[in-house]
Amino acid sequence: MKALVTGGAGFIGSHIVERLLNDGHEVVVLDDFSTGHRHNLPEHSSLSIIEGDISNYDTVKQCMSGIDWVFHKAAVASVPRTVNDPVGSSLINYLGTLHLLEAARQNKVKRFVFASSAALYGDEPTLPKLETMCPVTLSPYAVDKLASESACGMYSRLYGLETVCLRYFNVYGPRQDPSSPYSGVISIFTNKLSHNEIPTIYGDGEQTRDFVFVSDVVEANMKAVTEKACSGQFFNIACANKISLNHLLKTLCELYEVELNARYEEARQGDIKHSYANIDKARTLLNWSPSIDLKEGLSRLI
Ligand code: NAD
Ligand code: UD2
Repeated sequence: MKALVTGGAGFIGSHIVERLLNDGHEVVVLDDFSTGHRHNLPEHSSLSIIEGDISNYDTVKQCMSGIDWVFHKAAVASVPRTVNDPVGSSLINYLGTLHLLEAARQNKVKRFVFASSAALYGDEPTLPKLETMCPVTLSPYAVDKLASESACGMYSRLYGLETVCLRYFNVYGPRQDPSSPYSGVISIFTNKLSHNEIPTIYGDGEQTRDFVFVSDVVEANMKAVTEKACSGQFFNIACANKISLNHLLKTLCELYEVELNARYEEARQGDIKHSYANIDKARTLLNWSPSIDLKEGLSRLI
């Protein structure tokens, strides 16, 4: 197959590219390198890299020629950045998706997989999170993900384009960039510990997250293009585990063989207390389940 991976130079996208190349597919990456890096991508005869912006429709159309599968990962992935620039980020996070959907429809793409987010559930207190729950959008990021999911559903129903939306919870693994204070907490903690620095926990550390290793996320993407029954659907992608930040840091300290206490600071404004997924729908319709638990994933990362 010939696959287009938008955001292919980023954390999750680059792992999807690697898997597609290993499986013998031809890959086109469209990325503007705003947060992604060329060094995340291998030199490979079946890989072409196009530097461009998904908010430019002409660029998107050029990349879509002959494409069978689209993995749409490009986005302003930082929630605070979308809060600071709701209009600019929606040109990428929503309009960019629409450009890709329309170009995919025109080019008779076989499957379109969209990277959605647990951010859709907002601070809705019910646990675990189920796909049938009403979204509570607390940020421009969540609004754009919801609007993009809605557009994917519409393209399936109205035009017959086969779309699948994957609602990632907290993804971690190699190549996650720790450089911003809003980077994924595991990338920040491992970076600190490997430099003998004290990590900061915001709040009492008893908040929980449902961490999922990036190779399991890649596998979910592969299922999304190959499983018949999942077209037009959206799925939680997580481990169905509640891991507190205190537990996370304790596990990391054991793996690094260090003893330290975190610095505790005030909880972040708008921080969600608990995030935890029901993944029965993905198990049933996507035929996917996670295979790497936290300890195994952290060991691989380290
Ligand atoms: P990332 O920042 O590493 O990757 C995003 C990629 O998109 C980068 O390579 C960036 O350069 C590219 N990009 C950004 N704007 C672009 C534009 N206008 N045109 C072309 N390319 C552009 O982030 P990630 O963690 O790999 O996230 C990938 C996707 O998964 C995103 O859509 C994100 O919203 C979603 N997601 C991630 C998580 C997580 O835990 N990492 C959780 C939920 C959803
Ligand atoms: C994640 C996603 C976000 C969105 C959201 C959905 C990332 C980077 N962000 O936000 O895009 O999809 O889920 O709900 O994947 N923390 C510390 N110390 C640190 C850094 C973080 O204590 O140095 C805490 C933070 O306050 C939070 C938890 O760790 O309680 C997880 O933070 P995060 O930024 O990794 O991810 P989250 O869940 O806020």
